[in-house]
Amino acid sequence: MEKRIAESELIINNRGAVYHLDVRPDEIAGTIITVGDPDRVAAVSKHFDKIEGKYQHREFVTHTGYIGDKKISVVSTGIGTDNIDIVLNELDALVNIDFQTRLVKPELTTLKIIRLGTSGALQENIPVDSFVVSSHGLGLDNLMAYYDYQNTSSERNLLEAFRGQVALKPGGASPVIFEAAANLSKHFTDGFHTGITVTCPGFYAPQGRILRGPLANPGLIDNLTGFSYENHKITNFEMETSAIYGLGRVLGHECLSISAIVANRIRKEFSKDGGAAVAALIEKGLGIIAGL
Ligand code: R1P
Ligand code: URA
Repeated sequence: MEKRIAESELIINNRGAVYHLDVRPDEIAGTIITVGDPDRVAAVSKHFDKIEGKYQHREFVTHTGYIGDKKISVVSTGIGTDNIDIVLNELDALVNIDFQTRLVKPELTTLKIIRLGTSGALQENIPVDSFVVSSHGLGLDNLMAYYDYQNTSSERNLLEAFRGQVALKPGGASPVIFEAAANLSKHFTDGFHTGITVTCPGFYAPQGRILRGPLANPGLIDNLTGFSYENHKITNFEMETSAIYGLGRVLGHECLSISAIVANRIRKEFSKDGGAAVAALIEKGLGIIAGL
């Protein structure tokens, strides 16, 4: 017999909604855009023809609506892979666990989950205000160490090359890598750079930034920029992609991460108008997502 998921494991509030997101199963779409910044949710949903519902708990803001006949939800995750753990598991629960019986449904639903975020470029030729599609998420955080999953053979080869070329501090990060969903990435080619995105467990030292705290690994940025394996290069880094791709693998969802480049760490440049770059990414992204 299927195992009932206890009240302590899947927390459902008085509204019948999943705890952190405060969203009910009938309030979420099958195509979901994730954004880091809660204010970016309205910047996406203002393009919807109709908004059906707005929900918020803590940093997790969700708007569900339609572009034409296409039902789309946009959800803010806040910053970091720990928040992605919450958002991806709760989105999955909304479609794949029966909230009445607390049993996993016999027929599973595959969500399309697309991150529209911001990021720092690690290659000189990827300018600020351009867009990068993450062919892979390479995690230097530790979230995926807590899950059991299988890597593909091409992921294993890339990881072995990465371990050989990029020196990480002993006892520090243990890198993981996951590919994007090919049937989503194939729609995002014209006007997008593509490459490996490194996901970091912080914005400052974990991304080689020094304000006052000294770096344990001063060679990190040069190592990441110089990495090369077959036709793969590391294009950028940010703070969520590898966890989205990794949990997509574990839970069976199709995931893609796309970033507006707001910083170029090699040229030491920052966008003059990051808000405009993000707005342009939202418009271009929605034009494609509405047709998926
Ligand atoms: C850091 O400023 C944040 O910006 C990036 C990083 O991944 C991190 O979340 O993405 P968002 O702009 O989508 O939040
Ligand atoms: N987000 C990041 O995590 N890093 C950057 O450099 C820019 C945006």
